[in-house]
Amino acid sequence: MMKFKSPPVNSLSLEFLTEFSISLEKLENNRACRGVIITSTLPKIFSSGLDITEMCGKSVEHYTEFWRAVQEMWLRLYGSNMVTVAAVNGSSPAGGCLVAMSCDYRIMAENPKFSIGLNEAQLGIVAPFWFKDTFVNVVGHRIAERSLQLGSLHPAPEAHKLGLVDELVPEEKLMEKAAAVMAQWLALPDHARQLTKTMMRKAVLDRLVAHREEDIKNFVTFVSKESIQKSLRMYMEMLKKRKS
Ligand code: CO8
Repeated sequence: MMKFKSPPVNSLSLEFLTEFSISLEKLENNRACRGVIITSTLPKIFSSGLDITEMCGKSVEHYTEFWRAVQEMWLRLYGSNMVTVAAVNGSSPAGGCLVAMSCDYRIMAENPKFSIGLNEAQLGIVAPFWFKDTFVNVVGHRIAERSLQLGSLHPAPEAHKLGLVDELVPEEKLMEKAAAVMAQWLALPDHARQLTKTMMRKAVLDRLVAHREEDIKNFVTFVSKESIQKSLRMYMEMLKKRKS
């Protein structure tokens, strides 16, 4: 069990991502560990996605390091040999949705106030191709195309209907259900399951590995643009205003 605990919203900062990747690596190398359930200790929020402050007003070196850490986390999680189950106990926009989608199975608390999706378009930014690939692999091309263009955040019941999450359960049953799903997946021999997982995911993983440096360059160029910086600043202001 891995529990995100980075108040107030479990945003994926450079530090968070680095720690997350190291934890995954340790579990991966531990032969006694065959599966991991990922959830959040925060009420109402699974993860608010990439930490927007890491993408605002920083140096090229910082953006480069940050983006490499985002890639590293995804390569480890999406490519993990372990059984990975996301117990999504709150909202999960953008990078949070990526984390959930990178698992083998997603269970979400059935609260319609919790939403999940790749809302990048709403921030005036574009989800990278491997976010899109992961999304397509979960929900199919048509749903991904529409949802990505609109930057939709789907309330839990809708996310379930679209197949973005596999199952909805009352919040108090979430962990029990996650444990049951884990037991079901672990009942199979690891080897066959792992090879099957690799077969399903390898093309998408290889694509990022082959274009990793180019993808970093694209991100850095994109995020360094004044127009993008302005969009991100406005979005952060909107978040703050909404609060008051
Ligand atoms: N990064 C940094 N800070 C954040 C983030 C974030 N992703 N999300 C929230 N915060 C901050 C808020 O600004 C607020 O700060 P403060 O207390 O100083 O005002 C604090 O966290 C608490 O937030 P809220 O008051 O909004 O808390 P709520 O419980 O009301 O709502 C939500 C929680 C639903 C998570 C809400 O905060 C929200 O919607 N956040 C935005 C989520 C989002 O849109 N994330 C997208 C990030 S972009 C991404 O992940 C992929 C980018 C791909 C890169 C593309 C190339 C450029």
